[in-house]
Amino acid sequence: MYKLLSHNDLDGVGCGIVAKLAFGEDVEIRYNSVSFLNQEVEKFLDQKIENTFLFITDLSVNEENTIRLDDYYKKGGKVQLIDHHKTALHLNDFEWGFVSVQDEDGTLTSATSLLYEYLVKNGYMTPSPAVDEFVELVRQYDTWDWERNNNLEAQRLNALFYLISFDEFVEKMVTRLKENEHFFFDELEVQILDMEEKKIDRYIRRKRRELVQKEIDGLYAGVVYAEQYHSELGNELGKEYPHLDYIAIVNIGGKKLGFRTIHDHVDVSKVAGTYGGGGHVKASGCNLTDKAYQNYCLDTFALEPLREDPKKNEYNKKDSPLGTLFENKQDDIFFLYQVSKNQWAINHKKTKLPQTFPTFLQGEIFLRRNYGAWLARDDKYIRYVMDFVKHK
Ligand SMILES: [Mn+2]
Repeated sequence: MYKLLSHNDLDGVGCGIVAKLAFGEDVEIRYNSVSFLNQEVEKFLDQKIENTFLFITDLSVNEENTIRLDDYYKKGGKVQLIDHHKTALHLNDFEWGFVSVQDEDGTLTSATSLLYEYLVKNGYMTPSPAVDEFVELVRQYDTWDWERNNNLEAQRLNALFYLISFDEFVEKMVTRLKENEHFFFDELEVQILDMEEKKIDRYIRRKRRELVQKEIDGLYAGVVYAEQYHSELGNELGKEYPHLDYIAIVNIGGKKLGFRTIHDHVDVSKVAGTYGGGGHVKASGCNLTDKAYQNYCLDTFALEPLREDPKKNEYNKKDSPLGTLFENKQDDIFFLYQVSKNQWAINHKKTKLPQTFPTFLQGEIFLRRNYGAWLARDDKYIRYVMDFVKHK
């Protein structure tokens, strides 16, 4: 018999699907949240079941279980942990641990891709184009490579995963991958996914109007309350507001906090680590501890949401050659314009600020962070620019 303890997200359940393809009825699978895995491992070890090969995928164990598993392994127990989170790299010190964040050629890994490779290499299953394609979609989704490659199929696979139950998803996929040469979505799924996409768009539009910003531990966070679509939300809001280092998504009912960033200079696994959580460089999470609740909920509750930039501007746009006009709640206006090749300056009302910036973006970040500024509407901009040119 085989037992698989895996994560309860697409990548974790992807592991369940390849395990089913390899072991069929001989594998018992449990999908866990990060915090429940250790209880499951304890339960397994306490039960002292014989002749069961334990796989742990997409999750890592705590120190106590690491010691117990190592002991179990040394006494002849079969166990294999496979993960791709860099917070689990220390488990490579054990013979039963295999943690790899990227391939030799630099491709980011996912638990599903690692388990699939493992099962094929060890003769538990034969590869097929359909499974290759499915595993690659899961990998791209989990590592955000889908964003870089604009692979919407990967995003749709994740959406489908959340639309139906785990069991239904696993069953559908296992049958589909077994019986077909290539992976595909069926007609009904395509319809449901199209509807779902429209729903997500509306949800994000609403959430955009609820975002507040706050400096926490030296980084600028955009804080929003949401119970679903965390990845899409983190991504859209991050792109919309590049002056924010990361987006923090509070799930108050679940007492959880998720972090997402689009920036390479920010590591949100570190941010989550401050509150006892973990995850990836670009996506992480933690429990809503007292400290996290203080920083992200209490301290931001009275803040007013960020104002959105006008969507219909034709002239007052970012990086416009004539300069860009910002305004804020205090009715201050700021004009950000290029003075020489690598220099942008800001006029506040009629006075030039002492700071200059090497790029437009740097100037924009300065204004949005320090003054809570947003893009002024075209009419205001046109009046300002005419006046500016006249008095130059
Ligand atoms: Mn994963």
